[in-house]
Amino acid sequence: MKHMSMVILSLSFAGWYLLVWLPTSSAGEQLLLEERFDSLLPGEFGRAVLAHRHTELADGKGTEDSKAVRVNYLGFERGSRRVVVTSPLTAAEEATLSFAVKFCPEFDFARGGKLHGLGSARPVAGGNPVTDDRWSARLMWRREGGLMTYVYHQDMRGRYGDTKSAGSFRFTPGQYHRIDMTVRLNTLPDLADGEITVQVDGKPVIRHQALRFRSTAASEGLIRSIMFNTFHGGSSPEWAPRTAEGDFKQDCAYFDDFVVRQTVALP
Ligand SMILES: [Ca+2]
Repeated sequence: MKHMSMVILSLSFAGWYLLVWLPTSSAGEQLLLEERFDSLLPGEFGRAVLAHRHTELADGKGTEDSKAVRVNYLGFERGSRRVVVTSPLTAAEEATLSFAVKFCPEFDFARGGKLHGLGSARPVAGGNPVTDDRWSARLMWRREGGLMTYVYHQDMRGRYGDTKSAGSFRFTPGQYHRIDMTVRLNTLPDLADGEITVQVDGKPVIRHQALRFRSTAASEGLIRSIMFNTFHGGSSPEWAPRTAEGDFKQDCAYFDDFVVRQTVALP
């Protein structure tokens, strides 16, 4: 009834009410991105992901037998071939990235590999230097299907990002898991009060606190990118997926239901 009255209100006043209300899914939440790969015309993010040489649209392989994107992981001497697509988002200080992932049966997790995340306007990764507006918050699968955060932030200890593990959680190949990762930026440039929380299948598995993602109030340091990043590695042969005989092999996974919600409005 409440929803109905909102629509009637929108229709009886000027058009800008529609613009205000339609993207709002509930109080304080705004949809920044949605890509389920089922539409004939994917959005900018979906098009960029599907244009990658190691991805393809997969009929009937998504959640509830819908369409999904399939990633092919080609083993080589540095892990598996990189599938890295970064796409812009409307700026946010707090946002939740949700997606569904199904690793193919017999998936070789090897030592680990990257999973998607959020970043600043120009997210930093791959051991490159963090600057005041550059950071990234991704996930990684680990040996035997474990999960951890992989975060580039202002106070990280080494050249590579800091991590926090999801304890005893393990991905089950052949089964869809839903991941929700919320990034809340530090509120002031010199305050380490940023946070990442991760839920899998609705259960909290990681809380990563006291993070200083950015050391500037500049807009470039806000949550501005979705990072579709997935590959085995690391960058040495031990990270590569292999057959039982020890040869490099091709693995696969399906991804579906990408949603990014801004969970707290910018002031
Ligand atoms: Ca789908």
